[in-house]
Amino acid sequence: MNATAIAHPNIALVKYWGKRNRALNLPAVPSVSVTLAPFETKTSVQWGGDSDRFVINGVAATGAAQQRIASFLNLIDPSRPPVFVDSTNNFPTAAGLASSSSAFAALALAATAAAGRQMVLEDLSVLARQGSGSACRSLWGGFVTWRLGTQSDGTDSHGVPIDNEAHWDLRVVVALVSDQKKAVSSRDGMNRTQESSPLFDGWVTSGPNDVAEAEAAIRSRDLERLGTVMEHSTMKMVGTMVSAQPAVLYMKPSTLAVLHAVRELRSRGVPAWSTMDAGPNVKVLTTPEAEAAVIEHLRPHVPKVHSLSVGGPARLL
Ligand code: 2P0
Repeated sequence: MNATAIAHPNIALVKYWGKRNRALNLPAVPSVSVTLAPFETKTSVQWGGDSDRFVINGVAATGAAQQRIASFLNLIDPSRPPVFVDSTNNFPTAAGLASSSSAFAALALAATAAAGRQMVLEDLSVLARQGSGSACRSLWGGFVTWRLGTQSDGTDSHGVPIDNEAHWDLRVVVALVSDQKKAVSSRDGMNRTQESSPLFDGWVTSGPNDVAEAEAAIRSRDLERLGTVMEHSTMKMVGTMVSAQPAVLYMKPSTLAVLHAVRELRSRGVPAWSTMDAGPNVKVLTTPEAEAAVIEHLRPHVPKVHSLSVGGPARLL
């Protein structure tokens, strides 16, 4: 059978960084995200054929990428037939723009449908998580918490919607410092940090409080409260990265210039808060009214600026 799905990437407002179980992508901390449009991954799956073939952005996957997709499909059915996957992003891949989140959410939805499996969103989220942790948050639109869970098999560690995309009209302005594939994957950076940063324990114990703070801020649409906890979570995560051995340093000189520019905007009364992920790009949380001022202020520092809105759920076409 054939099926096609679309999913938007999400960015974390409170960050996932570190795992308590690497095989299952069970997180060391809970996290909160916002789903973003119009960035999206569109994935078509044909379940049954002559041999496995996985095409990502028009290029056949090989090596570790191929193995990662094959292993993911085996989770759906260990005695599956050969599968054809064709997946396309309308935004840069593996550059700290959360492409793995939309990729595995779209693949989970399309592949289970093509295999004739009907699954509830929570179970799709558990499946997507095993492809890439952050993907478990991209099944829903709007604002999502990824619960830590307590089960050793990970069945209770999945996305839980806080509210949908209609709840709050926000903008995320992406200051694109670089669209090149990063030198250290988020997976490797995360593992190295967890193994070697002396700050990692503090990161883990302070995480749940940040999630509670972000959930309350989202429910009450309090942007200052949300922006403040988002920046705090981001800087704590970066602190664990740069204190790893050797340091995981994703920031470039323009990254720091943008962070200062956002502080300057805020000192002038513009509502703008910054966040980063496993890459050099800065994402700025702001209002629709302040969007133009933020774009204008950041443009001189970076080659490209994207403006994103709160996106909807993953869906089958
Ligand atoms: C996040 N990031 O919460 C955090 C913040 C990057 C920094 O999730 O190993 O690709 O596949 O579970 O999800 C990026 O890591 O890692 C990420 P795996 P993933 O969005």
